[in-house]
Amino acid sequence: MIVLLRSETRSGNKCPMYFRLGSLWMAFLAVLILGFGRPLEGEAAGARPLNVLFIISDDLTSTALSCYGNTVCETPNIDRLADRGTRFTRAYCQGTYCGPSRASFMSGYYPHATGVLGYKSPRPQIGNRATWSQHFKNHGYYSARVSKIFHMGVPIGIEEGGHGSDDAASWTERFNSQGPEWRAPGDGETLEGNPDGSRPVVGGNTFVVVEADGDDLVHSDGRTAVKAAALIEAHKDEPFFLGVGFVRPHVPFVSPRAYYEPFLPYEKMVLPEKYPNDWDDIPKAGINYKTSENMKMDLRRQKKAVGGYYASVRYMDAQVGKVLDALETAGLNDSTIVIFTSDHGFHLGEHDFWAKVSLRDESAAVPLIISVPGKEPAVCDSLVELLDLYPTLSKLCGLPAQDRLQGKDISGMLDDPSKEVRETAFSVAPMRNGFLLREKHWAYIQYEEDASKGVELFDLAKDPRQYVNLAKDPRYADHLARFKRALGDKLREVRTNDLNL
Ligand SMILES: [Ca+2]
Repeated sequence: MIVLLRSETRSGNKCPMYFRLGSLWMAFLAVLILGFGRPLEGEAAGARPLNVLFIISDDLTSTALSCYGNTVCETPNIDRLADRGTRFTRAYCQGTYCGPSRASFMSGYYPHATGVLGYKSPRPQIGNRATWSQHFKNHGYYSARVSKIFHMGVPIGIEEGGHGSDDAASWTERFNSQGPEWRAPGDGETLEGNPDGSRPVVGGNTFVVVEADGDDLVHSDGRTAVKAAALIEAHKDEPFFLGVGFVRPHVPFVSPRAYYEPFLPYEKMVLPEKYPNDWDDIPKAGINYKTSENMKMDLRRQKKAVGGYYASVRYMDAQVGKVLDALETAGLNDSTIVIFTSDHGFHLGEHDFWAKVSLRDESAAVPLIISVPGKEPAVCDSLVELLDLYPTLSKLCGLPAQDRLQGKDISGMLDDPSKEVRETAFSVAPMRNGFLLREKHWAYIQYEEDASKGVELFDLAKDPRQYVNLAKDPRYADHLARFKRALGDKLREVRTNDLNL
């Protein structure tokens, strides 16, 4: 009866989607009536398909979130999602900056399978194969994005309000959220490359802090939250896949003044421990592209960078709260899977490194929370990759599986967090020709495919902050040889796919 009622409701829908939705529901009804096949997991007897709300922050390290243990930067809204979902403690991106990471989890392929190592759309490489959101669209879902899901330049692309490297076929509708970024009125300072303080506030990929005048809606993410809330309300009666992309805490660190209060004066911010001779055992290729040294940031500027980043995280968290509230108001908490993550992590001064690209945990690991209606909250320490989202959400929503996808279905972890599906996570930093194989206990990083630019090996159980490179220690020669072989095997596996490139 509920199915019939839903079908009747849809008959009033005049949009072209009606025909696809109508046929989907007719097929579903036929399955129930004829009694062959069991109802798909997301469509248990009489229930509607589960919606997907995918929220992704930009350049967010899990270490900045209170649900991941940060005691200075409070993120109550992301925390409340963690309280009802599964929080993953060992989730890894596949590329340690925006372009390759986003092209990978949206296409379902590793960066070295598609060759999308920069800031382009993966569409030319995947042809007519469906991206993650497109797979849902092809199966009757309304699919929309608000702001940055595929790559967009920040801040320039946000200032312009364009589509960036987006893929039109992935969405029923798409919306951009223009914002002033570094031009926002307020008190701004350029921290990077500005030792004498003479450099004005600038755009580009530059560490800039702006304590901005005005409210949340002055900025891109505030507008993104409003649009996302409106779309949830407008589409609450049909299955939807909604991608919501927040651009903070990506530089410039710009948010309304109120979000800075807990971090003022910046002087009280505590920087990561400075370890003597820390760089001595790091190969040149492993010294990150942004460091305290080459950014010419003294301790005052470093502390302000941390405070400015945290303020951006708090601002983004408040916008996440608005989207979660909209879901609740629409009565969709029981029918919507909510995912929160980031495209990669970020250094906040560990090893005097800043920003992304690095393959250490602060940069290669991501926060990941998946909340599925009816499942118990949990913390899962199993290794997972962002690439796993596409097959996992397809499974949870009862969509057909596709063997060509290079991620794994991790839905079993949502019932039993002790489950494992992989022994290693794989991530790359194409800018440095760097490769990471991360096991639970070990991290192996290699620069160049022939390792000619150096290797790093860390025992995470003894050295969780990755200070001691064991690669040249003869006692670990066996481990090193094993990892070198495993990396070669992994690259061959990644390149064995259906793309015929
Ligand atoms: Ca990013």
